[in-house]
Amino acid sequence: MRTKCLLLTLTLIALSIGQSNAKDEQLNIFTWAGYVSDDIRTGFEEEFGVDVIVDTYASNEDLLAKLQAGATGYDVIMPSDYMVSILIKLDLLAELDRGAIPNFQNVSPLFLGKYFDAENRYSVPYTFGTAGIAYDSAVVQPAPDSWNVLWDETYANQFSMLDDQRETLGVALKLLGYSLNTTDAKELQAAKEKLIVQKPLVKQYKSEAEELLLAGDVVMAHCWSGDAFRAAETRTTIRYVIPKEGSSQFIDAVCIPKAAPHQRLAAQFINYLLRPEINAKITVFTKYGTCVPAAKEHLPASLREHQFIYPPKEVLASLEWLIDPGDFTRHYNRAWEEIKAR
Ligand code: SPD
Repeated sequence: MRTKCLLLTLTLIALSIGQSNAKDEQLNIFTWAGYVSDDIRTGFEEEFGVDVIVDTYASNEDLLAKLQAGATGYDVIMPSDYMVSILIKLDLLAELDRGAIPNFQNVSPLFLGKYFDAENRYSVPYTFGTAGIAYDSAVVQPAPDSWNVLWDETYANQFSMLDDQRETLGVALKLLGYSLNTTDAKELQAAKEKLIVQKPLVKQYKSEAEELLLAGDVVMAHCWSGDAFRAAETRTTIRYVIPKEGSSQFIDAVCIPKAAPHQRLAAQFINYLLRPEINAKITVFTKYGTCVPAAKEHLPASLREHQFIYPPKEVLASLEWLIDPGDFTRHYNRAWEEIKAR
């Protein structure tokens, strides 16, 4: 009896030590605003007995700058496609331990093996979407179909542009009939000049456009599809259009920085995100597309094929992926600095 009691006491002590150790652990996520809901965060905290801290960035370049400046505290990051390839090139990502992420098998092959990480050694797709224009149809009339509306003086000081150099230079490049990924200095120069002409009309450069739309600060925003969709849910007169000149599409991925202090926990978190029912919650919250087909069974019918997430074929054909322009990046950096400095 005594031995039994002693064993029980020792087991309880061991369990409580195990628990307090686990609670000491903290998962630090660095991601886009509106990408990890409280629900997802607290669900993981409760199940794994850890704290989850979420910090946000406005663009891939902000994420890169933070990592290059030596930020070593982040365990999970969510760069977009072209930034994944840049981070791999700079040796800033950890190779994923697939054994620790068995739910990787839930990801649709449609989203795997892409140009930015051909074998998905470093990245797992999180969401996909597009960039376009979100507008209040009660005010912006007729319905816009061209990026040109963002140069229309009627809407001076009533619209915002993404605070994102590749996306915003991309708008001007598309309007001029060029590729989002140009490495022609003259084309980029023309796009820069176009944005300098536009600047006095822009109310704000802000990546969290949903906030501006809902506050009524703007009636139109250069915006990502999920954020437009979220805004439209609350303000039902909001519509989303991908202009006829074409636009960008993206996959945002989940990665673990090489310097992440809690690599094992980070892999557990990625595995958690890939559970179909959790992944469905991500779609319900973010309003971006899911890369996990089994998640669709947990989605309301209204979200399974919604046109904000799944544009028609002809629109899809007008979309480009952003890719790493290599050394030419410094021209994009300089052009953006010059626009912002005006
Ligand atoms: N609020 C979430 C925004 C996610 C945006 N993804 C960015 C893609 C950049 N090309």
